[in-house]
Order: sequence, then C-alpha cells, then structure tokens
Amino acid sequence: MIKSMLQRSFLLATLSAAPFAMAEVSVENGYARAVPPGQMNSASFMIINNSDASDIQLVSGSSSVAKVVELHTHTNENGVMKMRQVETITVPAEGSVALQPGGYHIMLIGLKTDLAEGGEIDLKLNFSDESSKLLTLPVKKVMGGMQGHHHKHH
Ligand SMILES: [Cu+2]
Repeated sequence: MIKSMLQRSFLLATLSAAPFAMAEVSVENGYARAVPPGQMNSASFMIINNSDASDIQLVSGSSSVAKVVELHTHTNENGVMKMRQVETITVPAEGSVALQPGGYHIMLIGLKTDLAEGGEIDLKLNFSDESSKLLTLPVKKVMGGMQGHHHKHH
C-alpha cells in the first residue's frame, strides 16, 4: 500500500514536469500539389496535430520554392468555391486540423521552381507560441481542386 502510494507520487512528480516542455505539434500526411511547368502557384496540405492542453495557431509559413506563403481557406459563396486568405489556422487543444483540397491550405505563391510529382519542397511553419517546424514534403498529384480559381484577398 505504502509502496504503491510512493510510486504514484513519483509518477505525479514526473508528470508535473511536463508544462516546461514545448507545445507538442506534429504534422502527418503532408504534401505539396504538383503543378504543370510555368504555373505560378500551388498549395500544400497536411494534418496538424496538437497534443498540448491549449489551442495553438499556425500563423505563417515560408519556403524556398515560393516567393510568398499564405494561409488560405475555401469558402462557398452562392455555390462558388473561392479561396480566401486567413490570418491564422487554429489547431485545437489535444486535437488536429486537416489542411486539404477544398478547405484550409498553405498557398505557395510565385513558384521559383517547377513542382513536379516525385519532387520535394521545404516548408517552415510558424506557430503562435513562437515555435516553428521545418518540414520536407513530397510533391504529389492531386485530383480536382483549385486550378482556375481566382484569388480573393481581404
Ligand atoms: Cu489558396
């Protein structure tokens, strides 16, 4: 009995050290959309997980393959899907947010290089707690989607 209580308090002491750790953000299934040569823009998609007890916001990004990286979403305006820039994308506490075609995405504007299937891009994500994540993402073909969409910035 006493022994198990000691073990328990040791566990609690170990757990209480956790708040000093960095927010736990992880990324899975990340990729960038392959585009035909000459196309100026593309987008990147992924699932961002947050194991921390508080929400965290994705606030910006950068990549060596694009002049500008913006956070975007799609909105349905009278049946027409339009892209719109957003300030932040929230990753809920102990949850995740999906960046996917037709929804949130990371816009790569002013491509400096062709994004051909099988290639890779670097992408740095900056979060509201001033942490950042440097990713290497594969370039994949994506069916359907954004070709022909007009940008509308607010
Ligand atoms: Cu976009």
